[in-house]
Amino acid sequence: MIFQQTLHVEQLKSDFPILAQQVHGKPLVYLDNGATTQKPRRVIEAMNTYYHEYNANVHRGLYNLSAQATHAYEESHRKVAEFIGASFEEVIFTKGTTESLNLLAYSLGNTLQPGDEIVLTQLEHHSNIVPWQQLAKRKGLVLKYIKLTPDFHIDLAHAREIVTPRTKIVSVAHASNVLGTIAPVKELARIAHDNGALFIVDGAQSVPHMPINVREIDCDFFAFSGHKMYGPTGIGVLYGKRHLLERMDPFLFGGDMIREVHFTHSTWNDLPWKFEAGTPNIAEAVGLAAAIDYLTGVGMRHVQEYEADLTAYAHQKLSSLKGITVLGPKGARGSVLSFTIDGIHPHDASTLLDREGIAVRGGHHCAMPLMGLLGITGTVRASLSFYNTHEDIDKLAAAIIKAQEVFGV
Ligand code: C6P
Repeated sequence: MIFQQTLHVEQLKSDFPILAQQVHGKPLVYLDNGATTQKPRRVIEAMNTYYHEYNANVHRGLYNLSAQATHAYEESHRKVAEFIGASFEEVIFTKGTTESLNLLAYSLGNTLQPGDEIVLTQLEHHSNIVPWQQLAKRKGLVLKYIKLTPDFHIDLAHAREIVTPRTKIVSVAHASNVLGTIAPVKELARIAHDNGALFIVDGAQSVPHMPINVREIDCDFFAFSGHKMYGPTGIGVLYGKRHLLERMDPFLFGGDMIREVHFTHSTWNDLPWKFEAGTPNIAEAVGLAAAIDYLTGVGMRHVQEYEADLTAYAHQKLSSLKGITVLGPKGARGSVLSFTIDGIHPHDASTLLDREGIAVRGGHHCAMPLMGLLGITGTVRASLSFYNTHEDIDKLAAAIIKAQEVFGV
C-alpha cells in the first residue's frame, strides 16, 4: 500500500497515452502486460525524434547523422548492460526473447554431442522448448524436464536428481507467464555449474517486474524482450558471459558482424557486434533505451514492491469468487494470475471481459505442455503492471461475476 503512494500510480498511468481510451464505451483496463506492455510517451517520442532528426544506418557512415545514430545505438547497449549488471560487450540485441533463445540453441548446439542432455522445466514457454527440441532432433540429444511441486514451485530436489555430468545446458524461465512461479535461479545456477552445465535464464517475464543482476544470479546467458518492459516490439536482448560469447559461433552472417571478408573465408567482429548481423533495429534500440530510463526513474525496487502488493490483492480477490480456480503458488510470485472459471471457456470469458473494457488473455499462453500437465486446455490470464490499480482488480472481479450471470453458472 505504501508503494501505491510512493509510485503515484495515477500519475504514472497518465504517461501512457493508450490507457486513456475507452473500449466498448468503458475505460480501458489493460491486464495483458505479460503479452506486451503499453508504451510511455517518452518511448514513443524518442523513436519519433530518431526518425525526425537523426535516422541513418549505424557503424557505416562517417557523416554526422550516422555518427548520432551510432552513438544512440551503442548508448542503448550501455544502458541495458547497466540495467542488468552486465558489461557492454556482453549485451547482444536480438528481435526478442525467442530469437535470443534460438541463437543459443544454434550456437551452443554446434558444440554438443549425441547423448548430451538438456534440462528444462515443465512450465516453459514454447520458445524455451521448441528450439531445444529441434536441436535435440538434429544432434541426437536428450531433453529432460524438472518437475513442479504440487504447489507449483520448481522442484529443486528433482533438479538435483536429473542434472548430472551428462547435462550440458539447463534453461529455465525466471518467471512463469502462466503460473507466476519464480524460479530459484541462484540455486539452479549452482546445480548446473556443479555438474559442468551452462545455465540459461529466460527473463521475458522477470525483467519488467524486478531488479535483475545477471552476475548475482550467476547465469551464463539471460534472454528478454523489449516490448514486455515498456519498450518497442522488434528488439530484445541476449546477455552472455564474455568468455563464452567469445568462443561461440555467430548465429547470423553478413554485414557488420565481420572484421575481414575474403573470397575464401571471413573473420568476426568484436563483441557484441559479432552476433548482430545486418542493419539492426535502430529506432527500437532508441526506444528500449528510453524505456530503461523510464523504468530507472520509477525504480525497479518500487515496481517490485507495488506489484507484489497488487498481486496479493488480486489473488485474494479472485480466489474469493465462486467457481474460480486461481493457478500457481500462493505466496511470493510474479504478477501473473491465471484462472479458470467453471462452465466458461477462457476464450468466451475474455470476449465478455472485453465488453467491459477489460483486456486479458485467454488460451494456452504458448505453454501447451504445461496445460496438458494441469489437465486443462487454457486459462484466463490477468497479468499486471505498475500502472494497474486495486480498482482495476475490482472491475475485473465485477466483470467475471457479470460473465457468470450471462452464462448462468
Ligand atoms: N509470452 C505471453 O503472452 P517474445 O515473443 O520473443 O517476445 O517472448 C517469448 C516468451 C518467452 N518466454 C516467456 C516466459 C514468455 O512469456 C514469452 C512471451 C507472451 O505470455 C506471448 S506468448
